[in-house]
Amino acid sequence: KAGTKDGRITMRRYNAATTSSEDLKAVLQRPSQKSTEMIMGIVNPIIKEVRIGGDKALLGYTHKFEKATSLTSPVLKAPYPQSLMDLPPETIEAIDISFENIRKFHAAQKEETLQVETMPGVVCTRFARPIERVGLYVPGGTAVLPSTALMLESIVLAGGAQAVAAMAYGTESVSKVDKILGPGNQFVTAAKMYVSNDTNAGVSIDMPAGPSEVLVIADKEANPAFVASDLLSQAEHGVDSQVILIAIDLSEKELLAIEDELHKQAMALPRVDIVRGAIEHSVTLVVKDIKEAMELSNDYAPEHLILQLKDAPSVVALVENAGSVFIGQWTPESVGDYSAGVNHSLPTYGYAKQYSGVNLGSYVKHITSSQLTAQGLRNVGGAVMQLAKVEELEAHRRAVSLRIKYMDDNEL
Ligand code: HSO
Ligand code: ZN
Repeated sequence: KAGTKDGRITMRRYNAATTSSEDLKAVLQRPSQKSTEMIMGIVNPIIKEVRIGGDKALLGYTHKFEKATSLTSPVLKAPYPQSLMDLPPETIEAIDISFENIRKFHAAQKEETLQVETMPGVVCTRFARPIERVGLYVPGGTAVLPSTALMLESIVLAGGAQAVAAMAYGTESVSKVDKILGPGNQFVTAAKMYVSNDTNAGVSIDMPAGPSEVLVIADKEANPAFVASDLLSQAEHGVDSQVILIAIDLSEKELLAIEDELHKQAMALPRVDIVRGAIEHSVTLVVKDIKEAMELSNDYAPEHLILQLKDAPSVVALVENAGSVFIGQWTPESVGDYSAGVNHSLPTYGYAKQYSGVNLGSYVKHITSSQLTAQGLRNVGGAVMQLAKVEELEAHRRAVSLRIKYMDDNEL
């Protein structure tokens, strides 16, 4: 049952037909994370210190944790030093292609004002306005990306809980933001949760986050090498990543073909040791049909769902919970990670049940409006006055009744 028995990199395998539903649930548990109290115990003092000490505290932690002791200011402003802008032309081209696809897809998400006349003379609208100041957390970066520079007015050279605190409260040189977006490790997530709960900060966050994961659903038509490569591209992210394969009605021979590919491809990867860690808490589930596969997938609510199925597009209708769906054999997760145009900041750890990935809507808030004519107020006024009466809020009732009396007196 071990994940990497005898040095062979292989996922534990279960057959849904012979496994109880409780056991199936247990098998699909995410790897447990460090206790919230422990993480908060480390994160709280850092946030407090940055909140009070500003730049000096932020730099202190950057020197300590990032070992960037030569850094004298936490903020990098344009024009950027040429040394940071010198990139190989093929990298510039890759960034430009990805940037343009991401821009195109997100620009198309812009909504028109929604307007509905709910009753004659009662017009309600909903329109979006940008959140003024947004802080984007870019994890793990020692490199400064030109694409990131394009999206931000200034770059904060900091990471971890201290960077989150600096953006939430502002420091002498880091401006305070209204919302913080972007993935990070457990400390970053804890700091984001902390500041979003602090009414003194007045800041919201995109979503809670946990380790990254992928769920691949494959049938007999799927190419074993493709399936294995998708599982591995998620497994190489971190030892806490989880990869799940749901195999629909595959024979022992077909399962072995995938397992052989997984082992062979994994052994050739530079990050094989990380892969080994991730595979240890990853599983293959064999099910009888697509219905059973989708029930398990929707219950697991994967960050990434890959459909390597004969008729993959038709299965999308059955997806209830997932961060992003990759449809068919020519759509590996890596295209979405980098260049297709979809966003790769997605809900993990089962949060796809209630959260969306980052999208244009993450950067706006919605405002509603209503505008009534005199006749409109006559039409809806009775309902308003009756409910105000039920709630015994007399001022509310009179705000309508005195207007209607005014209309009557003035023959409006
Ligand atoms: N798969 C990651 C995103 C990423 N992959 C960035 C490569 N670079 C999100 O789950
Ligand atoms: Zn990735």
